[in-house]
Amino acid sequence: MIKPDGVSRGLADEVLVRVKKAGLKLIRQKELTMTKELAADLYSPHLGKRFYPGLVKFITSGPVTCCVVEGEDAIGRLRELMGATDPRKALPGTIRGDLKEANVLNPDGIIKNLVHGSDSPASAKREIPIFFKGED
Ligand code: FUP
Repeated sequence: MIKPDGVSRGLADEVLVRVKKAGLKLIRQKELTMTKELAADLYSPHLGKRFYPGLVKFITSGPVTCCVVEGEDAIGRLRELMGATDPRKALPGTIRGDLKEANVLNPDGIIKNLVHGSDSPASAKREIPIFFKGED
């Protein structure tokens, strides 16, 4: 997912070009604005954490681009391509490292890290239907 900071900065295409250049196949793509309900579903593993309310507020703040990518070790390779969760720690050559803003925290202290990627096959299986609700 390209998060609201990435979409509002016009970086969705740049992110997807990097994903495709890395040899991953983009098989679904959709722009939507996450509702509070979808955000609560997506971030249910973080429920109760200090940053949860800000995270839901941030992810519902504007359109996001949701994608499904396919390929050998797609999850591992995509996460490598994205870089560290905190863009201040993300290496050059990674999406977060190269495209981060000077100020990576929003006013609620949430890390604006441009992208989200499922961290395991089980997460992908849980998350994809949240993004593509009501579709096959
Ligand atoms: P990631 O797997 O890289 O998406 O990161 P996490 O699932 O650990 O965290 C989800 C999101 O919560 C991150 F993208 C940013 C946000 N976050 C914060 O804003 N502060 C924190 O201390 C931890 C996470």
